[in-house]
Amino acid sequence: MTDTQAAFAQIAPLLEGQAIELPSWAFGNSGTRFKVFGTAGTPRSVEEKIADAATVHRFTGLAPTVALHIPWDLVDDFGALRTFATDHGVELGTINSNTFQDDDYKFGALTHVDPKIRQKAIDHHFECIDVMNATGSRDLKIWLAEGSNYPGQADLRGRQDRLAESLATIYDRIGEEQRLVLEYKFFEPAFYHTDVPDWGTSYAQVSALGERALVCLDTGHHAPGTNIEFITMQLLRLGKLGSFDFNSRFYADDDLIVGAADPFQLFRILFEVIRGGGYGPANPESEVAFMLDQCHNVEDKIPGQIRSVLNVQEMTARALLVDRDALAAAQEAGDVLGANEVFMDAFQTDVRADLAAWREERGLPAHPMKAYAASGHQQEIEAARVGGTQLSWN
Ligand code: PSV
Ligand code: MN
Ligand code: MN
Repeated sequence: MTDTQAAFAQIAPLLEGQAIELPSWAFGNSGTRFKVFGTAGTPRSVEEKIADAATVHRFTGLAPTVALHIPWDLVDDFGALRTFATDHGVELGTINSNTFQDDDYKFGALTHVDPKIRQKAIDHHFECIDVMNATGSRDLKIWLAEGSNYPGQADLRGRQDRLAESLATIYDRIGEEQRLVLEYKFFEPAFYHTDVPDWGTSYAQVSALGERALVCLDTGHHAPGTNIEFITMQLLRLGKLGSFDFNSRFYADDDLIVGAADPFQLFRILFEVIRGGGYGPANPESEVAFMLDQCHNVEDKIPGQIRSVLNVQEMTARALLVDRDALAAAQEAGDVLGANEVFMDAFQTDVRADLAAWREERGLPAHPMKAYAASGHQQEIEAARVGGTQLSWN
């Protein structure tokens, strides 16, 4: 046994039960504001999106739940959709609200100056809570596209106060076992100010609500250079990290495959999650949800999601390999280079062969990407899904 194999054997039990939720919208067509590309085999219904998410789970064992976005995934009978998902081997997860595609919300939704429009946006969240009750979902995820484009356009303080009031009304409606997670994003679609631009604002808003209100950290929603692992640490320290939307970015909210742009950053974030007790399999008390929030612009969607969950798994394994005792000793001794070496040793450990063997032991394909390509599934859905209207993220 090599040293790496011995170290991997130690952490292997902690990989058991890792769960990464998939976004239903990842399976629809997507693109940029310039063009949404159609791809053969794209789902024409919510059921086909769920079937695709279930395929990712079948090849990886990592994605037992799928998040829905309302109204993109609106169906008549959510109880039946829940049964459909279970029959395909997955459960329905987080419900995402959507107040960013209605003309009424041009100048805000939960922050709007007009109480009628605020109430309409609140009612939409009530509808999402009804969906959660039918699907058995725990989390209501709120991302708000609200803000302004020009200095002086809006009363920043008034909007923050109205937001607090609207969120309190929504929070009052969620059940004892349910949670509200508030996602932040530094800009876009508003370009001057955004009402929930950063973790501090989200933290301030959810703290005022209560224990079951938490922050959602989307890794693509920060200014370049932001130390996201520091935010991860702080939110865990404060007991307010509810969930991650994982994706990667080179420039802004690029929504690319997780770990594609900066694998080291993903490692550093996962190290802080583990260090802070936020990694479920290592800490059953933890309730930090791992989700993907990415869209596939030019690549095939199912293998794109397979790649992402595998990248999360691989970086989790490497982050678990950090020799925390040796790291703490070096830190306490002021051994700058020694501490950095302990950290980098784990990051630079190639765990791919060990993970392949680990998967095989569990009846999963050793190499899920290759297994998917060889399975013929992509060709099957491309041949079967003709006619109808392909769904796109918007
Ligand atoms: C916004 O950019 C976001 O990250 C939110 O999570 C949305 O709900 C999601 O993307 C889907 O567009
Ligand atoms: Mn997101
Ligand atoms: Mn985003």
